[in-house]
Amino acid sequence: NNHLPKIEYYSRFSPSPLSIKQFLEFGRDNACEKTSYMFLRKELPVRLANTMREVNLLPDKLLSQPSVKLVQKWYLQSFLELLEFEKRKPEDPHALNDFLETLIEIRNRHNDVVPTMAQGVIEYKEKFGFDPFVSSNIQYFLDRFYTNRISFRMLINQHTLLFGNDINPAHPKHIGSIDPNCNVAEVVTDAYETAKMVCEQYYQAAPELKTEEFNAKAPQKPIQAVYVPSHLFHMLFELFKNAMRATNELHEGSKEGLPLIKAKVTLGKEDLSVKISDRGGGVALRKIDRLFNYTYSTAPTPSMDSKRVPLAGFGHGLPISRLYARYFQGDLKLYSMEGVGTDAVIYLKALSSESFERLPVFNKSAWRHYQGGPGADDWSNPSKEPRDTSKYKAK
Ligand code: W6P
Repeated sequence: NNHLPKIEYYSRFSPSPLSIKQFLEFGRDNACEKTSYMFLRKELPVRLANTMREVNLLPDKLLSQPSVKLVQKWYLQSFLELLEFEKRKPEDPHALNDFLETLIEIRNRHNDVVPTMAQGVIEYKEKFGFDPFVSSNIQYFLDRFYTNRISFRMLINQHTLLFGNDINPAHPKHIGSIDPNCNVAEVVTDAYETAKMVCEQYYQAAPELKTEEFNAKAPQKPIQAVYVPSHLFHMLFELFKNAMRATNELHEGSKEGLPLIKAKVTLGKEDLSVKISDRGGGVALRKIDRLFNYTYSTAPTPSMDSKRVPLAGFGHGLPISRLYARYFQGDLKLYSMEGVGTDAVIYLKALSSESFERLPVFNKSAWRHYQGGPGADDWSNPSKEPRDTSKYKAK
């Protein structure tokens, strides 16, 4: 089709990563809608095109699934809508408003990308079974694809929140989606309370929470971050649901009650860390990677509505939470001790000048990943039978 030259053109640019500090400064002092417009009408197509090129490298078996086709259609439509603004000067009396409305439409169009891609993985697995080569490609692809989506929505949200009419009366100090004084322990409590409500619907009870803070940088001061509270909430909510499920599954009906979940928020020179500890019996080391694997953790098949978009309940929560952490140069790790429990740690950058976007780039090196796959194992396998060592014995 005739859009290919445009996709190709925009995909040759690398995305321009922004730091939280830049988002903040732009939104605070010199928030200029025209500047934002000029930046986004190029940057958004660049980010879309980079991802659209990469989708095409997926194995045919996956590309041909109807849900993947549907997602591709959404991306193309949004890309074309953005190109409408290539030739519209910011002085055009309607350009800025039309752009704002287009961004909102695009955001809505892409709301169900995650469950729809999850559906694509299920369709693929049902037809072809588990293939380690394809699974490793899917893992690589979805990590990059979802990171791109997080970034895309971040840019759209900043623009619509800063320049849309609906100012947020609940959070007048927020700059778009960023809270310059985000009290981390408060988000911990929020996410816990929300997870607790969900948990109590499945089980009769939910474990209690005990939160501690340790501010090594400014002792006794509350720990604050310059961060996107909704991202932090998303990660914590996911971790609490997992911790609560493990706790309930292990201790359901025990007369000692449920062991509590501990949260610890710490601040050092470089890292702001949040640890969520449960006593839910832990996970064997061999199985930890699976918790972050899209192919492995995606099980058929929760409820589906008429438009073939699943409602909820796919296992992409944990890997996507880790992407949120990595998006601004942090990370999310699990430290488990089987038989006892699990510590989940979210690492954030303490300084907003160091939390710049970590973005996938479509280039030769990315391309190579799709050719190589997981590679043949170059470590020994344990053998079932012990070797006959008698022949090495000294006679
Ligand atoms: C578990 C498994 C898990 C994943 C993520 C967070 C906490 C926990 N606890 O047993």
